[in-house]
Amino acid sequence: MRKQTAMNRDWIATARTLSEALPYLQRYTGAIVVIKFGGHAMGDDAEMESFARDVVLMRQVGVNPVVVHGGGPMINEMLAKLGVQSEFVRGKRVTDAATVEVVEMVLSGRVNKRIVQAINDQGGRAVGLSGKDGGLMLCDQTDAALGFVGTPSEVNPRVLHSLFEAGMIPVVAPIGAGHAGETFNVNGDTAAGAIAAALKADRLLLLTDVAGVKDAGGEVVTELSPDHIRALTEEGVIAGGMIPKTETALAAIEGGVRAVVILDGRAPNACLLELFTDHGAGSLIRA
Ligand code: X2W
Repeated sequence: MRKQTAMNRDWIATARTLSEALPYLQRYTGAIVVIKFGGHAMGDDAEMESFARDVVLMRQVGVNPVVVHGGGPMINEMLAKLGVQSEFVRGKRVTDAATVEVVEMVLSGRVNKRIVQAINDQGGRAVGLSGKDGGLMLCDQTDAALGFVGTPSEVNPRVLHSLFEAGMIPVVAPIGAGHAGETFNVNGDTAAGAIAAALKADRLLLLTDVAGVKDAGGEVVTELSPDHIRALTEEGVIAGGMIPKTETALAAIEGGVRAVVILDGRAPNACLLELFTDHGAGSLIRA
C-alpha cells in the first residue's frame, strides 16, 4: 500500500536523492568500473548482499562493472584445515605446487561462486571466471623464491567486452595462466590493476577495510595526485598494507585508468556513495 501520511519527509528525501543522482548517472553511462573486492572487505552475508545490490544497481543504470576479488583469509582457513603451512613475503603468499592447488580451488570455486550467487540473487547476471578463461590474464613468475606467484604480462580483455555486450557482470578470480601451462596465484590488487589498465577503465575502486589514504595526522585525504602519494610514501606516512594499494593505484593510472579510489568496502553502499553522490568516499587518486 502506498502511504502518503506518516514518513512523508523520508520519501521526499528519497526522491530528492534519486533526482540529485541524475548528473552522476549520466556521467557513468557506458563507463567501465573495475571493483577490487578484497577478502577482508567481504564480511558476512548481509554485507555481501549489500555489495551485490550496489553492483547490480550499477549495471542497471548502464555502467559496465567488473568485480575482481581476493580471498586471502578464505585461503588461510582452507590451508589451515588441510594442515598446509603458508607464509607471506612483502604481501605475497609464498606459493608451492600444493598451495597453488588450494588457492585456485578456494578462489575460483568457493569465493568466486559466492559472489556470483550473491549478484544473481539481486537480479543481476554474473559470470564467474579466472584469468585463465578466454586467455584473460597471462602471467610470468614474479620471483623464483615465491614459487607459483605470477605477475600479469598480458591481459586480453576481449572476453570481458563480450560479457558487457551481453549485459553480464564478470566476476574474476585472480588466477593467471603461465606460458607453459602453469597456474599462477596473483595478488588480488595486482590483478585488478592490470585488468583495469587493459580495459582503460574509468574507475578502479579498491575496496578494503580502511577508510582510505591517511595523512600524517591520521585524517583521510579525499583527493591525491601520484606525486602526493609518492611524497607520503617517502615520508613513511603511507606504510604497511597501504603500500600495495597505492602501488597498484599508481601503476593503474600509468596504464591508462582515469582514476582510482581506495575506500572502505564494509561501509554501507560504499560504491554508490562514491559514484553517484557529491560526497564521494575514501581517497580519489588521479593524475
Ligand atoms: C593472494 C590472492 C588472494 C588475495 C593470496 O594468496 O592470498 C598472493 O598473495 P585479498 O583478500 O585481496 O588479500 N595472492 C600472491 O589477494 O586476497
